[in-house]
Amino acid sequence: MSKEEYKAWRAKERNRLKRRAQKQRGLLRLKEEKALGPLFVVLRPFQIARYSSPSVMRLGRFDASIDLKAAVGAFVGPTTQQGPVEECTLQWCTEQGYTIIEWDGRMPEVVTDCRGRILLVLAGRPPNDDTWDDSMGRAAIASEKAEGNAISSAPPARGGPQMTIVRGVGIGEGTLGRFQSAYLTGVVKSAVLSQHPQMLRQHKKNIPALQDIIRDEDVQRVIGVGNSILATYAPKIYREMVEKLTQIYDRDPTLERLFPKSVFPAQTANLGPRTITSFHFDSKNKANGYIVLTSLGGFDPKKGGHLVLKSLKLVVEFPPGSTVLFLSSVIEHANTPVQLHERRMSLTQYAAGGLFRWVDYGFKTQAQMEEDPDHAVTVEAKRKGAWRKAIEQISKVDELGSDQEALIRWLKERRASYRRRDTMFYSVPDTVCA
Ligand SMILES: O=C(O)CCC(=O)C(=O)O
Ligand SMILES: [Fe+2]
Repeated sequence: MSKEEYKAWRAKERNRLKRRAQKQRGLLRLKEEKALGPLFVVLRPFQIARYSSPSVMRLGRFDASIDLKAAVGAFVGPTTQQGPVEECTLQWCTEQGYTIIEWDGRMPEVVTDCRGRILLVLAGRPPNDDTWDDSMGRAAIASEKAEGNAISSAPPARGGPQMTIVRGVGIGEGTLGRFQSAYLTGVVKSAVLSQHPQMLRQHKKNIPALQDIIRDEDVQRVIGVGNSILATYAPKIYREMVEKLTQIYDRDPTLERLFPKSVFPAQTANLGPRTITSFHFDSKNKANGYIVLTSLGGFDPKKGGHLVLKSLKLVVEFPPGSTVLFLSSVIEHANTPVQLHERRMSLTQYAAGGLFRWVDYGFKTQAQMEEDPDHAVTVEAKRKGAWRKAIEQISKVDELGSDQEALIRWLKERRASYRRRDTMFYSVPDTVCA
């Protein structure tokens, strides 16, 4: 072997070993994720720290336990009649005396009620990350492509003419398709409502578009960042979601987690091309649960695409590629329109409140629970003060640090116990092999 040949062989060999090591690391990670069980998202403390240190705006006269309302039982948001679908404009908001928050989409800001409870987080984007803008540009292109291939699955009243695809796990009305949800009523509707958690129904024409979106690496990044943001600003809710949703996934292996990087069981892609919503509550969502919302596209955030929070009388400039978190089930919200030549899309993550009711009612729906008179009494007792209790799960800014530490401690313990389980399962074959 000549010197050159030897050098070439060495280089090739080095690359081969590098690739093998990478593959092994990847396999180890996969094995670890499998062993840790469903809903274990590996969340490191640094991810939490990266999104912290926000500036705080306290709404001195607003008390979430009084001024926000949930439905009885406090699992879901208020039941409201959808009013006429009207566009919410910036001019209208100014006339109503709303406060405009001129947000750059980067610096984290938190809006709290008078007791410091976190109602809205302008979380921003991963700091010091030069790749983020490109990544969001690509996510927008992927969404535009999906829009061309999808047919909408959103109820028509929610917003304007736009493509929306929903995916994930839900229960009850949330699992119905657009047609069933909008046109079925009364007994017929209750007969087709799902009695247990199910994958959200999908029009078969949406499936290819959906798969493109799920597989898109940049979309997956948005989803992972959204998960970290939830853990950072709502550690107590995060823990409740892991605990209760794990029970749901454990009971039914047919339920898929479409985005393993996130604890949120469902996502919606509002594919635009000019996504706006008129005033609405996401009232099927968990009443004290947050929505994580990332805006995408190309538009001037000073002129349109604002997030308007009617219940708080706030208008937020919401630049593309940035992420916010808020209590969308109990805070009425809308968007202002973007200009005609612009594009706006948004990706959201959330959890249906009915899933938590199902777990709390011992894996029964409300109707099944009410059939049993003994249980009905217990339920009635639980309902008293339910919203106040639910609100205690919302972190206060002053307690955020200790809530985060408690979550990290709990996740580490959980991880350790899963590891032990893993050792128990795998030690015997290992010994036999040796
Ligand atoms: O696109 C947005 O900013 C809002 C979306 C929204 O409210 C929803 O999907 O429920
Ligand atoms: Fe919404």
